[in-house]
Order: sequence, then structure tokens, then C-alpha cells
Amino acid sequence: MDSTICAVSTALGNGAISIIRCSGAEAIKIVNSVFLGKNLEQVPSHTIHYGFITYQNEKVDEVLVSIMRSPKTFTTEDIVEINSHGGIATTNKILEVLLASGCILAEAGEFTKRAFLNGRIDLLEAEAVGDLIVSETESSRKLAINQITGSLSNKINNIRQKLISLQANIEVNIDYPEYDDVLVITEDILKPTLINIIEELQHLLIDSKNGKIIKNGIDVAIIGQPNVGKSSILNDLLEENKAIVTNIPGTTRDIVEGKIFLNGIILNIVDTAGLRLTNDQVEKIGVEKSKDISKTADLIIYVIDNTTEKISVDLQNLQNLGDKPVIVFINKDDIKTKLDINKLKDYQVIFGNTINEFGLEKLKTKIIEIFNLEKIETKDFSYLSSARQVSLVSKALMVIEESLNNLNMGISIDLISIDLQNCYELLGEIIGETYKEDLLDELFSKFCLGK
Ligand SMILES: Nc1nc2c(ncn2[C@@H]2O[C@H](COP(=O)(O)OP(=O)(O)O)[C@@H](O)[C@H]2O)c(=O)[nH]1
Ligand SMILES: [Mg+2]
Repeated sequence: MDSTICAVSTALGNGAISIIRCSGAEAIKIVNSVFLGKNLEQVPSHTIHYGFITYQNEKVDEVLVSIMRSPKTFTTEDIVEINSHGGIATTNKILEVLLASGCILAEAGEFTKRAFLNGRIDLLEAEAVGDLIVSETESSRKLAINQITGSLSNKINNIRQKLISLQANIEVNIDYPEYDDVLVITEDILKPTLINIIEELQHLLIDSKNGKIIKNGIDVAIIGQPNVGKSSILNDLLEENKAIVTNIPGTTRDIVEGKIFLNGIILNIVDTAGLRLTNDQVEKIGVEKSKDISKTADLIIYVIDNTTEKISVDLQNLQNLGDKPVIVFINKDDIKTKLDINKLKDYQVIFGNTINEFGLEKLKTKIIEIFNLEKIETKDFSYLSSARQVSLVSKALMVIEESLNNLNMGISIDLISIDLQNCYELLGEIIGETYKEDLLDELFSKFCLGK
């Protein structure tokens, strides 16, 4: 990390201002060498200075330069931020001047990576910086900023603290069995603490569903036989005519999708080709895609035409969906029904039609109910939010459950100490106390340049 890096931190385009950021031991010296104004090497930290970036005796732009000296900076290194006029030519020229003067171009996420490697933030906080940048909803913003300010890290650290205390007690007991005033670790003391840790980890995992929903939204697939009104429902939900609607079965062949916001959560809604056997090559591929999408979706809206007499095919299709959340939407209820509703008594059924958009509000309310969206907003927003985090907590939970089993089977306490250590290390990986270089590369490569 000896090099001094630079990148454009604002989006490249025609804006009023661009910010070009440099970080590293040489940052102030390099910018000073191309700055016409005060001697930046002698100004106090956290001050802003007016002047020009010049190159080969030519003024490149009129700028304001912020000087922030190590260690109280984002990366903990010296940071210089140049506020220039926005616009692609000016911004790129300043970047070019800095590169020619000794800076190297930062990789995606490298500023945040340095902040992590220099101990300024932990890995959870670093991950959340990336999430904050891409967040589109108020709730995903809250989730990310909460994680940046350490609320999830605190939860993880509290559990780790309990593990350390238990271990310390076990060690003392092993080393000084004759000590009277040291808490004697017996089954009776270990057990409740282990149970408590298990409960906390379980809660983290249960609540992580909320984290996923807040961050990625809910994937909703509209499935059903041809001509039942799937595309009409999509259009009504999106409030635009995105999918083609005709009375010809097999109109929708490719995936049509769009998103809406429901209680501050994104619903990614996908309209699919109607499920039927077909000889049409293109439609066939569409039907296969529908099946794939129904497997990955978080929720299925299964549409049945109210005028259908025999729903055995629909019942079979519904069974094939397995146990994922399904809402059966009986469409076209403006026409007299021929449906035997009793056959659908095991499902959550909503009647409606797209002629006067009846039933759509009920559909939305049902989605809010199924995913508990009312409650998500009132919780504390310190949810696990990435597959990496969830997988490590799951592993930690398995280890600690195993250790409780061992305790119940009377396995010696010093062996249990090994499980506790294991669990402690897995939780440490979440906050990045130990990490593999590949993981960092993967994590930070998803960031934008200049962050
Ligand atoms: N009467 C009635 N017709 C509808 C309703 N919804 C859709 N339709 C008609 O049913 C036909 C098929 O609709 P479409 O949305 O393309 O169905 P998809 O094949 O399932 O996507 C079209 O002619 C629509 O106008 C409804 O609620 N009531
Ligand atoms: Mg369609």
C-alpha cells in the first residue's frame, strides 16, 4: 500500500462539480506539484484551498482542493480531494495530470479496501459502503448506513465477547482447578450461555431474510396458463403497458419484467410465457424459462381464469411449485365464474380482474402480509445482508449447536473449548478479522471506481 492512488469519485458526465480523489503518502506532494496557489504541503489538515491545476505551464482548471492528513481520513492515509468543474474532458484531464505526476490509478473500491486494511473500518462496514452507494430505497439506505455505523458489527462482537468469557473461564478451570473464587465452569453455567448464543445466531439468520428483501427486493413471478391475464396483471401493477396483451394464447414468449415499490421494498415482477405444451420453438423456450423463473422467485402469483371449468392442470402446476409462497389470483371475475373454488382451499386465493383493476390492492396487501413488510420498517435494521455473512453465521451456529450436543453427552469441557474457539473465529471472519485475499478482491471489485 505504498503507492498513492487516484480516481474520479463522482459519476463521469456533465455535472457542475467533479471530485478527483488521491490517497497515499505522496498525495499532498503530488497535488502540490501541479497546483497553482498556496503551498499545500504547509497548510493545516482538513482545510480547503482555492487555486488552479496546471500542467506544462497551462491552466487545466480552476479548483478547490481539500487537504486531509493521516490518520483522521477515510483511508487513514493522507487524502487530497480536488473539486473541479464537472464535465468529462476537464475531469479526465486532471486525472491524466495526476497520473503523469506520480499517482497510480485506483482499482474499483480501493479507497474502501485501504480503509479496511488500515483498520479504519471492519469488513461488514466496508461491505455496507458498497451497499449504500447502490441502494435505491429508503429501507436499503437505512440498512446500509446502520451497518456502516457498526450496529451489525456490535451484535457480532457481543456474541464473540460471550465466547471469549466462556473460554477464559474454562481455561482458568483447567489451569487452576483448586481456585475457589473462580467461577466453576460446570454444565449448569455453560449450558445456558451456549443456548443463549444459539438463540442469538438463530435470530440473526431468521432476520437475514429481511436483510435480503431490503437489499435485493422480492422476486415475484406471474405464472399460469396462456390467456388467463398474466400480462394484463403485470401491466396493471406496473401502471404501464409493458407487456403485449392480446386474446391470442401464447402472446408472451419472452420474459417481461419491471419493478414497483411496496412499503419501501422493491418488487421485481416478472411476466412469463403461459405454461402449456407447444410445438412453437420460440414459445417452448419461453415456457422453459417460466419454469426456471418459478424456481428462483421468492413469490409466485399463480393466475387462473375465472371461466376455467377444469383446473386439474392448474392444480398440478401449483403442486410443482413446491412449498414457496404462492398467491392464487383468480382473474376475470367480471365474467361469470365456472370455477370450483373448493379445490383451491389449501391456497391463498384472491379474486379480481384487470378490466376495472379489482383485486390488485388486495394482492398487494397479501404480499405485505406474507413478507411481513409492515414490521420490517419498525425493526432495528441490523440484519445480515449478504450471502457471505449468512453462510458464516450458519457455520458458526452449526459449530455451537454441536458443542451443546457434546456437552449434553458429557464430553470433556476442554474439548468444548475448541468448538468455542472455532465459532469465535468464524464470527471473526464476518467482520474481517481473518480473510483471504480472493475474498477482498471479489468484494471490492463490485464497487465503483473512486470509492
Ligand atoms: N374479461 C376480462 N378479460 C381479461 C381480463 N384480463 C385480461 N383479459 C383479456 O384476456 C386476454 C389475455 O390477456 P393477457 O394479459 O395477454 O393474458 P396472458 O396470456 O396470461 O398474458 C386479453 O384479451 C385480455 O384483454 C379480465 O380481468 N377480464
Ligand atoms: Mg402474456
